[in-house]
Amino acid sequence: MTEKTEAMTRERVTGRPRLLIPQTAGFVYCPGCHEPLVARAIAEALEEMGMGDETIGVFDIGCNSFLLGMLDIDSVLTPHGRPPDMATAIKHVYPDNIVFTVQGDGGLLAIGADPLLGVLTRAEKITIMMLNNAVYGTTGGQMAPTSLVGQKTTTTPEGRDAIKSGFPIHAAEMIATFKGTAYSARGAVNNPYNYERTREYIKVAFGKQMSKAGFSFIEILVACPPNWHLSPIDSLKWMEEKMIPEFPLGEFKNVDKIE
Ligand SMILES: Cc1ncc(C[n+]2csc(CCOP(=O)(O)OP(=O)(O)O)c2C)c(N)n1
Ligand code: SF4
Ligand SMILES: [Mg+2]
Repeated sequence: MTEKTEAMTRERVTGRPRLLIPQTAGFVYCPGCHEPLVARAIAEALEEMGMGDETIGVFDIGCNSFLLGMLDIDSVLTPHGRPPDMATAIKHVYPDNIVFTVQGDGGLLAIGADPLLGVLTRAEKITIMMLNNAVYGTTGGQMAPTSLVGQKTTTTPEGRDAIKSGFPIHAAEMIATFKGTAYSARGAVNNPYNYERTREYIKVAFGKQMSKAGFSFIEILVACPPNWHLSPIDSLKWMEEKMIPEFPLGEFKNVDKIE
């Protein structure tokens, strides 16, 4: 590695993106939580695209709402489940801006399922990012629409029973089936390779808005150690052994034009 490449790599790994606000008043996330990494990936993506000043973030109630305070962009917080509606309104007023939502799996697929369906049906040219931690993290680890069969949550203490409570929703695959979807992908931030790939997915999704191609979606798998009842290190193992096999990573749709 040349001296210049080494310096660039060091800056990339240890430096702070300009759009990521330092958390000087204290860090709210639990040890081992992956959600702050998503804030960093968004900040880096926007910085690389030079679009920080042209982007509006819409955040939901849930642990993801703290991302709002980590990103130096225009943003708004909505009632639980309603970011797709708010993002639609903002996008119609500012069609040339990038408008994205960040929502939990509960916020998007349970209480927010109706607004999501509206956005998909109308093929709104916004980006939705769903943080899939397989639980309702904020409220103490209840079963979410993405909880794995057999997963112990506070509302399924014996493990999720498919006969009683069904199967996890695979959002990225489902959303790819909608005609108005231009992009749908699932990433993770559990290791540097997946992190980099997820940041690229974010850039591609935002690019679909800039070219006005159609709706774009990214599901991001994130660890929630306290509600998985695991240490941060064991959560990484569970991510590899349980989450990723159930929710495979990759792009499920990527088109430049809706025909
Ligand atoms: C209308 C309404 N219903 C319920 C709640 C309680 N509530 C707050 S966050 C949350 C679940 C969040 O889970 P998820 O969306 O998966 O986000 P996470 O905390 O896991 O990131 C619930 C049910 C609320 N704030 N508002
Ligand atoms: S409860 Fe889970 S999702 Fe929320 S901050 Fe803690 S680890 Fe992250
Ligand atoms: Mg959740």
